[in-house]
Amino acid sequence: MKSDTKPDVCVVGLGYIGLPTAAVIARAGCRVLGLDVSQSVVDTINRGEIHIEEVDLDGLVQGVVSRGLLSASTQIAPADIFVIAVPTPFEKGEGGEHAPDISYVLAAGRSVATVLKAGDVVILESTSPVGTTEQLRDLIAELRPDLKIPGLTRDTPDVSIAYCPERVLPGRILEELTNNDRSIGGITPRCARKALAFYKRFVRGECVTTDARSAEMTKLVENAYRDVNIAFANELSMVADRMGLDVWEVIRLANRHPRVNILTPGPGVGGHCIAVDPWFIVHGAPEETPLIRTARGVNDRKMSHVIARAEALVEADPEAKVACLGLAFKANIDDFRESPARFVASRLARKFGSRIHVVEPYAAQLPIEFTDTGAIQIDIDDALETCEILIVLVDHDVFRVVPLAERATKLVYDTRGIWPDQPRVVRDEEARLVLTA
Ligand code: SAJ
Repeated sequence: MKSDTKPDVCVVGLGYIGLPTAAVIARAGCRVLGLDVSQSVVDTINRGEIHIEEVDLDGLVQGVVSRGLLSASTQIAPADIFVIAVPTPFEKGEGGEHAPDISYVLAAGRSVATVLKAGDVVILESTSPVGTTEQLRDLIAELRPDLKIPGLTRDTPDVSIAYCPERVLPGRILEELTNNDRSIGGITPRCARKALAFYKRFVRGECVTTDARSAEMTKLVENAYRDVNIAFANELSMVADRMGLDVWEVIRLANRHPRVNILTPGPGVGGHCIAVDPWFIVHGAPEETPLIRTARGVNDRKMSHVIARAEALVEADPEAKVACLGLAFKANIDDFRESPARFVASRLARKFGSRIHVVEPYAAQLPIEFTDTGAIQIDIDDALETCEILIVLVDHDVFRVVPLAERATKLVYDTRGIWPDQPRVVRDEEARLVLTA
């Protein structure tokens, strides 16, 4: 590939990261082949449609597919640049340890090795434990003894291998894909430079080069940092509940300090990144990570705390109808994976059956675990008309804008702090639940 011509790119894995990445690269004018193991995903994309929800992604994919810049397949083909964006889940051991599973990365590497040629660049984007890019390199070296591999040859290597983690926020993926800074870690500095030249084609943010292991750790650190900080907020909320304080008021006041910025408590930490990635650090250095491990525990414990409090509220008034507001793992998205809200609502549905009503504007129907519980899905207007107890589990905008007049007489458990003006629920001298101003 000459540096002035646009490279052909193969993106391995067409999920939440791979598909938007493939589409953005195609928009920059490269011919992109997207690879996925699912025939139905491949067929959907080749029709110019998408299988995931993300702001503006449908129009972009439709456009690049119709211009012939993006196509999908289950079969790999030769390209100049290979971008691997496959899942890296963890396996839970019997002793409670969480071991990263990089088998999808290695499978992708095996596939890439079958078509790799001199001059190609292989980039791993999947969140990975430290050392994974080197393992990928070793695998390629083993499968392709005919190629000179970076870090294993004294000569100029035939191929380049680098790690460049994505750091985009669901709901803002397309914007953040182009505007966020990127860390690009090469197996060697030359590898990093080759990968840098590629990212410069479609990234407006700054691209900073480093070594592969540092880039791997950087990604894990970013999500562990957020997990630890959310854990602090969640721990404060449990302390405040114990002491009868309003945690939102305390955080609002504390954040007026110029060097304090406490995050927002919630019903726990969901999604497939922040609740997973910290374990990769713990697994790599178990003795040195009491804080990161404890933060994970605090965030998990917060979910049990919310369930216990919600159950107490529902039990206190056996006649009341209950609305659980939200199932998504965070606000304004339709992603329900590893969602604490979904877990809490389904626990309540199993326990209280048809008293439980679920409001989730981003779900066409209730998830499978609600089947046969008696719980039903209703909209926010019906919930405000018919339910006496409201349990806020997700801070969707459509809930946030409900005015006080429509909820002032409700018993509310607001796990997200969206309604600071809501009267608080307390017990009077006879232990009945009452509202206070
Ligand atoms: N949450 C709180 N309180 C807060 C912030 C978040 O309870 O103050 C909860 C959310 O409700 C949600 C979970 O944490 O359940 C995670 O949400 P998030 O918005 O913090 O992050 P994700 O999982 O959507 O995306 C993260 C991002 N990482 C960081 O912000 C450091 C994103 O930039 C990464 O690209 C993404 O993980 C990833 O793919 O790793």
